[in-house]
Amino acid sequence: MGRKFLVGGNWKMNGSKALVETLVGNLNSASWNPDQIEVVIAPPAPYLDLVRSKAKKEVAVSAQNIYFEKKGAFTGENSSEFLKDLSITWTIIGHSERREIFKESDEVTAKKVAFALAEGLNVMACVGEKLEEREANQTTAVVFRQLKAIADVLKPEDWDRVVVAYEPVWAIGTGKVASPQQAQDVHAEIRSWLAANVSESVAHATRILYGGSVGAKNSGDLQSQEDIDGFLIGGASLTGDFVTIINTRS
Ligand code: G2H
Repeated sequence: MGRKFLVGGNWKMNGSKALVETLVGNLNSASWNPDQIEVVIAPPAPYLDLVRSKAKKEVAVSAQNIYFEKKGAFTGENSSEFLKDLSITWTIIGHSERREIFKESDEVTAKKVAFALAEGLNVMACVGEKLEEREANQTTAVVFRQLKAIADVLKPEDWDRVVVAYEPVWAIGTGKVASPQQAQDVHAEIRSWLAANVSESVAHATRILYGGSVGAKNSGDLQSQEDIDGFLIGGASLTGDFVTIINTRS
């Protein structure tokens, strides 16, 4: 079976009750074939419950991050227990903003991925190189290092609930989208790495999303690439472009 295309929306630290009404309203009025497209939106934690209660069932809801303990004295953190209580089935982990701004290491990221999976959640695990790393021809070295940290803590069956999001840091929120070929090249490298270091079947089945300034204007060319199995969309997920991108794929 082919890999089901996944369109994810990462709202980051943006939103309001009014914006939830608008964005969820847009999605509830849209239609797509759920056998072919999976839609997952990640609002800020305080709006997870509201979004889950308003969105139709074809829309899965994701946290943007979780901690690797269930509860306790961890002020400000999100627990898998909260997510399960609210019927939230996904979490993003290891977004470059977590890695860069909040100094989350490969090891912390991997620990969170393993914990989220053990808690029954699905995970969008993010990897991606910075501009200076790309310019120093370090793209695959960086991405493979990030992937290895995650792969080292997973069991083969865990990969059924992991989606890899390749997000080159230089393309995030900058308007500098990777060209379809640049993205395809790294996606193909990631798939080869999975084949060599995890298994052929995991490499074949794992969805690899592209993220970084995806919008309605560039999603068509990107999605036609063989190893691009979906998108993780930031800025454009806060606009009508999000439904346009889903429709472009439908
Ligand atoms: C990459 C992406 C969403 P944007 O961070 O994860 O954001 O589409 O705004 O570049």
